[in-house]
Amino acid sequence: MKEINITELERKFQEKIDNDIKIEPNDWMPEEYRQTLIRQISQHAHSEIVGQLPEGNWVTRAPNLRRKAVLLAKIQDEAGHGLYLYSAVETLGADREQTMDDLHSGKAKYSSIFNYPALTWADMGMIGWLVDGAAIMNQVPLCRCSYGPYARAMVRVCKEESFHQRQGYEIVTQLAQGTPEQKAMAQESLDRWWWPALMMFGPSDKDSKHTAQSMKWKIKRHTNDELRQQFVDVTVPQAELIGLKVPDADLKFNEATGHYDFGDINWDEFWQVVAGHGPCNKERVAARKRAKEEGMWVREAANAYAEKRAKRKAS
Ligand code: BYC
Repeated sequence: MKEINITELERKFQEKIDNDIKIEPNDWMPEEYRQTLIRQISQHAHSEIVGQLPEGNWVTRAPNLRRKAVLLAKIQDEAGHGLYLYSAVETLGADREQTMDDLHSGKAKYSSIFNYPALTWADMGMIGWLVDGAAIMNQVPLCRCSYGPYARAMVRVCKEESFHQRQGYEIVTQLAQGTPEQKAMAQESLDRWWWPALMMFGPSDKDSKHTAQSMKWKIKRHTNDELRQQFVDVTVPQAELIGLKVPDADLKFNEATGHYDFGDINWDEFWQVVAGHGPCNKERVAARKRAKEEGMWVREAANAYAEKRAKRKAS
């Protein structure tokens, strides 16, 4: 039998990556590459699904029919993103049920941002503008990720996120140009969401344990700090345009670098939220567990029907 030379396989794999040739599900890949993708893509899928919860909270209280229809469509888009991503995880040999159980047991993470509550209507605007805005900044480069199914899923996801970001900015703009009470509501919301939005990009580069290897494999195309800086540079002028103040006393445009300098992020708060101690962690996971339990009868009925059909076909 011909001996499989792992070093040679690894060399060819890295050569493909270096030449920007996509890795597809049936191609050979190092086990760590597969595990990194399963971790990142499943956590990304969980974020999309959990991300529906703060917005779902406002569907019945949207201020008019148009806003309600748009919000519903956005939430449905997030469900769709979760589904493409769970499918992408399955192409790596992971079991979908298991990845969800990992979310419910607390083994798998989801984005820290969704552990903050949506308290006012302005928060719907702020989530679209800042949270989807940050998501786009992070996900556009993922369209060039080395793993084919993830990269392709991201193309559609980014188109939809871009619509989400614009609808959020439109809500915030209208509030900022409305009555003094509406403007105050928008400012109060920005004050609460600004720092958690910056935390979405993950720990600073010096504390990020996965970035170096993920960049080598072209899973990630930019570091966490590079993307965070891009987000600040794009978003601060948007806030200024509508007369809102970013809650950072140290924020200042730096003529020498061409970028905004900004204040220190509260990393203790970030790690507390990631460890499960944020304002809404328990509520979010409980909602997902409940959804699984309450939807069990639908899956059982669908499976029973599928089995019956298969038997009828076979006979
Ligand atoms: N929250 O070494 P690092 C959305 C974890 S949803 C929680 O830098 P990596 C949307 C990290 O997992 C947006 N945990 O990791 C949906 C790692 O722990 P593990 C979701 C975080 O993977 C609905 C540890 O910290 N987007 O778009 O190289 C409505 C060390 O971090 C966070 C994605 O998931 C965090 N913020 O980089 C609206 C994009 N940050 O796993 C919008 C895909 C870090 O070793 N993911 N951790 O236990 C990524 O790009 C990367 O995974 C990250 C982190 C930049 C997030």
